[in-house]
Amino acid sequence: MSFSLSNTSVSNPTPQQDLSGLLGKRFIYTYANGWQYELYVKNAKTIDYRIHSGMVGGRWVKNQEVDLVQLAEDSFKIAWTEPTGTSVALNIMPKSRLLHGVIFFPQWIHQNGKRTVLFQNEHLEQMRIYRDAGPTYPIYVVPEFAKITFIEDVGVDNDAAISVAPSELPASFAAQVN
Ligand code: FER
Repeated sequence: MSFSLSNTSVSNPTPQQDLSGLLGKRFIYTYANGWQYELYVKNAKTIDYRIHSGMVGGRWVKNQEVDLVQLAEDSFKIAWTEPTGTSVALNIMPKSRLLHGVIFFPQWIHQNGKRTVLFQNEHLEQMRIYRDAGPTYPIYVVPEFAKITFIEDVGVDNDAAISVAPSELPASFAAQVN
């Protein structure tokens, strides 16, 4: 029995998954609204990231659990919900250097984004308290394309890949292009 991305059925709707285009990779990308993000795909269930500029520039997170799938040869989706209540869905096409993100911010972050600009791992309980206090609605939806300007293979489960705040990096770090 062979499987492929186009060989699915009602009884087996999940295509064969080859996540090698994402696993262990660091991506730096800039959205059409100017926001610059860095994503490290630590393994098939986990990401680390840093936000270099934008509404919540300076924020960084390690070991966020995500759902990660391959949709087509050069097409992947990563989706998750943050302890803040923010939900994110990313479509990533590494070979095309193209990404599309939809970020669903709760209303309290739209009003007070600075509360989330920190190393989240050291403030998880506070984030859940803000989340539960709200206001949640109306959700602030940010759908944007981004250009992937840098891709680097740093290996899976590499805790050194993202280990300091964006502010501790030289400006040349996020400006790397390849
Ligand atoms: C991204 C867009 C949004 C991303 C992370 C977020 C790692 C997280 C947003 C938040 O919780 O503030 O492309 O990539």
